[in-house]
Amino acid sequence: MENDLLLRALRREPVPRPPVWLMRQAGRYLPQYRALRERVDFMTLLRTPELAVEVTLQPVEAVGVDAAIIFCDILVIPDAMGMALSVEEGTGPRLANPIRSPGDVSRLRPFQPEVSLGAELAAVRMAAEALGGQLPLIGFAGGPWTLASYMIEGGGTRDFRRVKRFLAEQPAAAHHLLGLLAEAAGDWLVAQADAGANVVQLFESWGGALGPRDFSSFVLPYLARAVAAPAARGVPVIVFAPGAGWALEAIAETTGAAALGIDSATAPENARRRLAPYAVTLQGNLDPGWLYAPPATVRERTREMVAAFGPRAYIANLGHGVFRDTPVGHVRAFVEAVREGVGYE
Ligand code: 1CP
Repeated sequence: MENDLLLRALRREPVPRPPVWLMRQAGRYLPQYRALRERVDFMTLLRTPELAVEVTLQPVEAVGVDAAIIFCDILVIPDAMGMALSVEEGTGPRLANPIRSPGDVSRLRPFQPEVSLGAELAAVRMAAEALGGQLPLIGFAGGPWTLASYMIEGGGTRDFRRVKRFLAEQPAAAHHLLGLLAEAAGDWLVAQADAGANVVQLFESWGGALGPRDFSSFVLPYLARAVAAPAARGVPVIVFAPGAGWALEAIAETTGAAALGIDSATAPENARRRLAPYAVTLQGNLDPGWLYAPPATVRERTREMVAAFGPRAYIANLGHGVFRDTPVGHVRAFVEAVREGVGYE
């Protein structure tokens, strides 16, 4: 691999500078992406390998990141299990016929990526080929708890009322569903690795919705199972559970992930200190809101962040996905500040 900074950082090897990529780097802040979306709807983009590859490569060219992340979505797993996914302008993703009873769980189709997600897998294969060993490709899946939440709520939610009600009223069915999703997420990550992804990330995006007792019961064991499948094949796994910074030690301990995403609410020094006993790489964590600042400020903030995390076992990134109206030049300033290695011993 020509640029293997990400792989070396994940192995905790010395690097001349940290690798840098951004969550949601393949998306709406890029005019190239918006231009494509004027012609093609989201689901078509997802299912047309040539177009998904084009979007995957856009940020490599436009902002100079050290890794590409495959253009896909976490909700392709529920879709493949029989809950039709749609993404409407303005309202976000929806899943048809949300789960409301144990019977709804037993009606889910077994997850067979080769059967249901052939186009998405072809995109991974073609993206890996297009990158031609120059840059690593990141595959990803939703965490079991986040997927279960979407499947029970039917879409995004502020208060998690329906999924919490399901946990309270149908705990056995909830655990059954989480087990199926842990299996599916693990299988999906392995399938992407087999198709050419070099690294995989689990997005447990709604990890912050539960308190410690429920997190231990409904999130951690299933995350650990999803990590185990790719990890057993030597594929490095990054776990990102925004809003659950208080649980970093437990996530490191239980999952054995190669890297943990750190959200913006956790100070780099705090994460480093608490995770010192674990052989884990840290990824993060500039608040994406700071990319609205003038480029000089973006650079300053970025240098501060890199210095605070320290040079080893570190992947520069944001603390959450890049906002859709972020000026591309500011994203470039973020990437360049890391690449120039200023503020770096
Ligand atoms: O209108 C559009 O063009 C669609 C917007 C969009 C995009 C660009 C959606 C719908 N999905 C994606 C791509 C996507 N989703 C990627 C591509 C790779 C990259 O990062 O560049 C990734 C990794 C995701 C993952 C994803 N989808 C997450 C986890 C990430 C996170 O920020 O925690 C979640 C929660 C989703 C669900 C989803 N899909 C789309 C949207 C707008 C959402 C979020 C809605 C919500 O908050 O409920």
